[in-house]
Amino acid sequence: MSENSRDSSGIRNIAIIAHVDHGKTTLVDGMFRQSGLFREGQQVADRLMDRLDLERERGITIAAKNCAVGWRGTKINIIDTPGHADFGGEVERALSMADGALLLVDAAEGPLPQTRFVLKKTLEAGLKVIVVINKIDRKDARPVQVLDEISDLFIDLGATEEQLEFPLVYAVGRDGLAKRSLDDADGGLDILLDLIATEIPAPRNHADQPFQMLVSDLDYSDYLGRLAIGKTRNQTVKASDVLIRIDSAGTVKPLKVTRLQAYAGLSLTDAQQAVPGDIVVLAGIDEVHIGDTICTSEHPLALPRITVDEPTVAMLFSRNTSPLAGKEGRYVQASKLKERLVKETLRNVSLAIEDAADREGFIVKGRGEFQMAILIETMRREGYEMCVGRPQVILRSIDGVRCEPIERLYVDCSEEFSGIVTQKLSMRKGKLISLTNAHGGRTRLEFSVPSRALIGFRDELLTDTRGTGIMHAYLEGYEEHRGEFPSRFTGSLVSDRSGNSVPYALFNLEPRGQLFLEPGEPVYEGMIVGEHNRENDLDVNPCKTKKLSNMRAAGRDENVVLTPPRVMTLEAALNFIREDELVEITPKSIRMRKSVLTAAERKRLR
Ligand SMILES: Nc1nc2c(ncn2[C@@H]2O[C@H](COP(=O)(O)OP(=O)(O)OP(=O)(O)O)[C@@H](O)[C@H]2O)c(=O)[nH]1
Ligand SMILES: [Mg+2]
Repeated sequence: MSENSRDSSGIRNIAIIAHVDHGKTTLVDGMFRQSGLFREGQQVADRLMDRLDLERERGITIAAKNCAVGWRGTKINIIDTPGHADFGGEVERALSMADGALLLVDAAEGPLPQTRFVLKKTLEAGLKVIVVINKIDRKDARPVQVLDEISDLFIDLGATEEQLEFPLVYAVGRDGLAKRSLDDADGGLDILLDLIATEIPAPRNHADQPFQMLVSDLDYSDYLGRLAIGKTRNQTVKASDVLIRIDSAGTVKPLKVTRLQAYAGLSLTDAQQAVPGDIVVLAGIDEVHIGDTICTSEHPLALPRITVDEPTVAMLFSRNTSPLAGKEGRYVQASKLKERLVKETLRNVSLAIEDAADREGFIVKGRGEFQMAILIETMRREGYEMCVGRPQVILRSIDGVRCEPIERLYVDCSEEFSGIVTQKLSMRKGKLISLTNAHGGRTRLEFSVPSRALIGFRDELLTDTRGTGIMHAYLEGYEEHRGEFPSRFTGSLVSDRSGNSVPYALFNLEPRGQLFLEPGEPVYEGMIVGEHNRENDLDVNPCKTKKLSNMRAAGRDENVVLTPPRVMTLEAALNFIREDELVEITPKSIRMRKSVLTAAERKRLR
């Protein structure tokens, strides 16, 4: 690596961007292997950069992360980014460190909505793009058409002539194969690494200007404290230099760096000084935010802060107020909850938090319900309890008109299901724009739908199409609010008392709807125990035991055979609840409840 070089010519900073699952993290493994990071025959896990527990469990990338490989005298800093739309803020943040991007496109799926989003951001940033048509080993690969679709996308996004002439590689990232033309024999990823070294520009620096670094990421180390991560510019910086930080208000604060590190493979190495243009990690800075500039005290000049798209979804987080609160979690107070949420907004540029209007909690704003679900899941594993409301899309007032986000939705399903899909979406103010019959009895439907209709819609689509429906959507813009519709067309079965559910009662409730609980589980008044068959809520007694005749002993009525309850995961619960309902979350349990617990109070409010 370019340890000794004092200028940026030996450095390349690239972000890997794509739609979800198109193979970014797997390709990084391949680049590690190709660059000789591992010993011959060394056993290494797949998708090494996905090191968060939730990333490994879900098989997707959640946070953008840095690593570096050395390649024929060049140091390539790689930023692996998530492809799921809800984590789009991570891509925007990652691009602030990059001088170029690898755009991966699945050779069978072609460009999809998030391909569009990430490419748009990259082109806007004026970065050079190398296109990788990946997974050409797929049986259904169609690389020739996919290349056309990619070119169309570049044109559609207003790419310059120069950007349109993107270098192209065909690859099987998983197997470490690459080639420049489909007719070529398979080569290795050295082809791709060479291309990065020759096509991606070195970071631009002005040797006559003072040192600057934009803070693009934060991390935390138990023994080093808070870490600020970013690309350095212009002059060299030494660990011993006296530096300052400029915050969002333009205030200048002195700081002392205790350690300077740079990326090497998957880990960090100490450095005495940073080559300009390299991505470094500075330790010892207590108060620092993403977007701050770190520079010298003689030349306090701030770089433009990172800007990201506005949040589109809001959700209420509040203290757990259910009768079972505090039994399973370590942190239950509202103050603890707030502290934790604020901490999250420091690292995650696409999240914002504010106090709820009635002061009964906090409104967390972000990109989507999946992002919220991941945050909640992370917090419950850390020992937090909380109640959260249904994710709501954020409305805007445009010229005095109440407007809502509208998405362009593409559904691909078997012809036989197109009727039900269209019907479900029109109930939610969706408009069918086109319908085309593809080969193999499949139909492609295109809709314009309010974003709020899509919260939880994927689950419903999978159920309605017996797991075969595929959907993709992207935000089209804002339009006048299309009018109300219920987020769910069924009511809830609500427990009318506290106790433990009993088999006899559950058995008798089964004809009323689908139940969510096993016998013996604790319930409380206002807790949702099932989905009602009808539109309205129904108060029920899940604890009711059979009247004992004198012939029978208690417990003997438990011989009923119950239908297995519907298991409500966190995401299923978030999608299920209506506006007047909450999900109660503890490290061990997920329960749903009415916001107002007592039946009498709910009746009064109706
Ligand atoms: N057939 C085929 N499958 C691949 C290839 N590369 C990756 N995959 C598979 O594609 C899936 C997704 O791979 P990832 O590397 O996690 O994709 P990603 O783009 O990082 O996904 P996100 O970060 O969640 O957006 C995994 O099941 C991989 O095994 C390839 O070259 N060919
Ligand atoms: Mg990934």
